[in-house]
Amino acid sequence: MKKIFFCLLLFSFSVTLLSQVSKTPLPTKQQLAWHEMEYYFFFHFGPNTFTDKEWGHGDEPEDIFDPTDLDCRQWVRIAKAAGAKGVIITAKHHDGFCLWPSKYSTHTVRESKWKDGKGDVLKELSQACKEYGLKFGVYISPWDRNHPKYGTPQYNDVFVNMMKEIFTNYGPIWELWWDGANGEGPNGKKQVYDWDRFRKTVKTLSPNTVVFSDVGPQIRWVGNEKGIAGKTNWNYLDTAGYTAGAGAPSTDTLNTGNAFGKAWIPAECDVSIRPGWFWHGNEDEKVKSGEQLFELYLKSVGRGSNLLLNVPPDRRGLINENDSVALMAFKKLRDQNFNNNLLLDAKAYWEINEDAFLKDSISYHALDKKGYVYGINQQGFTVQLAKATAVNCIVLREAIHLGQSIERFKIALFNNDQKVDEITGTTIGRRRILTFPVKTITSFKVYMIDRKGNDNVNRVAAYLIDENLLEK
Ligand code: FUL
Repeated sequence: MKKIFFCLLLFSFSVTLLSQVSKTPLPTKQQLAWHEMEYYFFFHFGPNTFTDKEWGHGDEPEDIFDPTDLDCRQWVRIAKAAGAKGVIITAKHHDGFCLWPSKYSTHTVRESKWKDGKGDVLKELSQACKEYGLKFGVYISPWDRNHPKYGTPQYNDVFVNMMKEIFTNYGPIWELWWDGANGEGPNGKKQVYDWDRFRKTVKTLSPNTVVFSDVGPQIRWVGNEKGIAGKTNWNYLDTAGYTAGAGAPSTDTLNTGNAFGKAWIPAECDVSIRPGWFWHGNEDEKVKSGEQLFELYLKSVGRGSNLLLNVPPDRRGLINENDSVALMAFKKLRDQNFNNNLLLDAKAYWEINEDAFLKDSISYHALDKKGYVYGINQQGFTVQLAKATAVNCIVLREAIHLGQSIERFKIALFNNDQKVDEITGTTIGRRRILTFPVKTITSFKVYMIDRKGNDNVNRVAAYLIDENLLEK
């Protein structure tokens, strides 16, 4: 009898455990691929480029749009040389102007003077991306200040039809961006967006596309336009009762996510290389420097997010020289500072807990050439360096295909038996880059203090980066 009771208990315990595990939201394969994209370009381009506005009114004459030397291959060449893995273009910003000859609008490149109305920016850019092997993404603003149907149910048909054109003629579309902004004001037009239908359209016509909006469904806004993710950054979000735009969760919540959120919706950090999103001649001297971009990289990618960096083409239809110089400097800084993982000759040992470091009783694991640590479900590990080494940056990664689990961690740095520093942090996620004043160390111990399930840290690296680049 006792045995049966015990078996039943064990059974119900396993079922509870299993159901808990299966409730953990996990990324889809498209989201996992998105996480690996890490850094890519945004192109804000359209009538605003020619009128010096940030938000066009939608009544700009189409002839305004007339780039003299448009060359999308130059944009993509620069993106590639800068190490970006994809691009997203404002196919239709709030002014409603379509950079492709849409059948569902009369405010498009077709109505402009550019190439006698025969031009198509989406075609040129999507082809350039194919040629250079970069992913192609599209921003299409739900808010439309030009379209006569905006504010009526028929506008939802227009929006759906435009998406269909984009998928059919320019696909594959890797990421689709639904901007939540709306400046209509209290007396403006009110559109009831059919988000459900929009989502279904994408799912049916382009199932591999990841959709960004304030609340996903696949990617969320990070809650600011500075390119900065929360130091605590969960890939989970609760969306029940929320919508994109005015109905979104608070920007603080978007910034950090929800620790126990019901869906995997990671944050994307959008920011412009210039003060504005569109090109303005008087901002040519205000381009962020390579160092400033590196700082943003630490605060976005280094906090488990992706960096969507806006590089707006100018009136020629080219990326300005100043932007290009800054982008190459940024690339060089990443290459120079992250090309030498100091742990390649190091060894790792699993540990039980802070007080009992049972090195001898547990199996020994070497790190592989990339710094992968083998094994999961441990509370901590020690990394023993081959020799005393100066270090000011440690990078941790979780195996996010298994979810995100670490809530709080600590890294103790040692020079032989002497503790020389201690670094604490909250979430890790896809990648956490920690910088600190340089220390000479022979080993360090990583402790997972709080975690929601199994530990997932599967990769670790250490670097000595230029001290001017330490996170401020
Ligand atoms: C915002 C827009 O209003 C800006 O113009 C820009 O496109 C930015 C990326 O998103 O919501």
